[in-house]
Amino acid sequence: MYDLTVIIPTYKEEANIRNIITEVDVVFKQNNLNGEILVVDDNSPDSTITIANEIKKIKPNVNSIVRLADHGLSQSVAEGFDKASSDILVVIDADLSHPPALIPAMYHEIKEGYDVVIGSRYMDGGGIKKWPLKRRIISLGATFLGRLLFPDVSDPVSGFFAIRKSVVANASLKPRGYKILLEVLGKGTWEKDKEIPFEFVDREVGSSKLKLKTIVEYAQQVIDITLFSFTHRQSAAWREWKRVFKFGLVGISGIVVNMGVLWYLTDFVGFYYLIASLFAIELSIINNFIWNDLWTFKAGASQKLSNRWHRLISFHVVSAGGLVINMGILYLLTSVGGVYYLTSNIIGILVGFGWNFMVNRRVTWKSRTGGDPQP
Ligand SMILES: Nc1nc2c(ncn2[C@@H]2O[C@H](COP(=O)(O)OP(=O)(O)OP(=O)(O)O)[C@@H](O)[C@H]2O)c(=O)[nH]1
Ligand SMILES: [Mg+2]
Repeated sequence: MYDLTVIIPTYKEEANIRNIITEVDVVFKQNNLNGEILVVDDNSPDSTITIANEIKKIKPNVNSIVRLADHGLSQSVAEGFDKASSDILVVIDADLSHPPALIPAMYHEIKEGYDVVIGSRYMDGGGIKKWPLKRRIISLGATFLGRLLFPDVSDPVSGFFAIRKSVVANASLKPRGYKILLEVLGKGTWEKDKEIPFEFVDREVGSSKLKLKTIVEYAQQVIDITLFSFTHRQSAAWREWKRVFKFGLVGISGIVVNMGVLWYLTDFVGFYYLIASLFAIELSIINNFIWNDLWTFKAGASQKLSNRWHRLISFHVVSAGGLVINMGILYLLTSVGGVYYLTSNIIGILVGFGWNFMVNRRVTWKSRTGGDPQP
């Protein structure tokens, strides 16, 4: 039994296959790891398989699978998950874009108890070298979509990651396209994740296979995972819906506080109603803050803004932005667009709510580790 299996999906990588296997094997030796290397090839028409077979003869820890049907990167990685003969799985590209030197760190984090360890291009210390603007924009778009589902993961579409086998053992993965990690995060069973920064280096040799079809498949995948998370309560994205729901309930409690204070100050204390409204708004913001801090996000030292006062200030600023958005939409739709004002207001409230949740989630209650803030 091996300590870990490094899965290398390949398609037409005759120029890289030897180097990547050698580099990974050197890293194993230098770190005293008893590792398996599993090449999963989609029946490349070049000499990738021949070279892999040559290496297999010399290195007993190298294995390979040649797939004849259901061509695809994600499908190949999923098959690698199945066929790997160890409990810790690492996925790495063959084209030397990912540094094998990080494999031991990933392995040790899993040993420490993390379920998923992601090599991230989009956190402090990470980066991308030599990518044309178009690639960067496409990648950022994909990353943004992925982060809607997994706000704590900076690089949910990375091709370089490690998982414990149990994460995918019973998962009904629907692998397709390029972003197998998103599928694993969406459908796998996991709680703790960790990211390690790395610098992605564009391939020197071999051809790129990114096509428009890849982008369409990705959008379908995001929708599929979203629907999946609505019906599978153990999924990570479900934890996010729970937060959205709690945040909404807190918002409703804020309306009650607002109305109550407005009524009390106007009718009983005798304040002019607009002055009373200022107090009502402020008190409802404080009400919402307290509930969100203690309940929705269970905030504490694990937050980037670890000081409660800082979170309170941040919440005020974001809420003010939400109010401006709400009123801006109300004005634009009604006075410019001619929409009935109550209809405009509902739309304004919904967009303002989306803003408040997303920005507070990512700023006010951003977690320090990049991991999930709640168990
Ligand atoms: N088995 C298999 N592997 C694939 C397939 N497509 C790509 N790969 C491999 O998956 C890894 C990532 O593919 P790349 O083509 O490098 O994708 P990329 O890094 O987004 O783009 P470029 O590096 O610019 O080509 C490489 O090791 C490829 O050989 C496929 O259809 N099947
Ligand atoms: Mg590549």
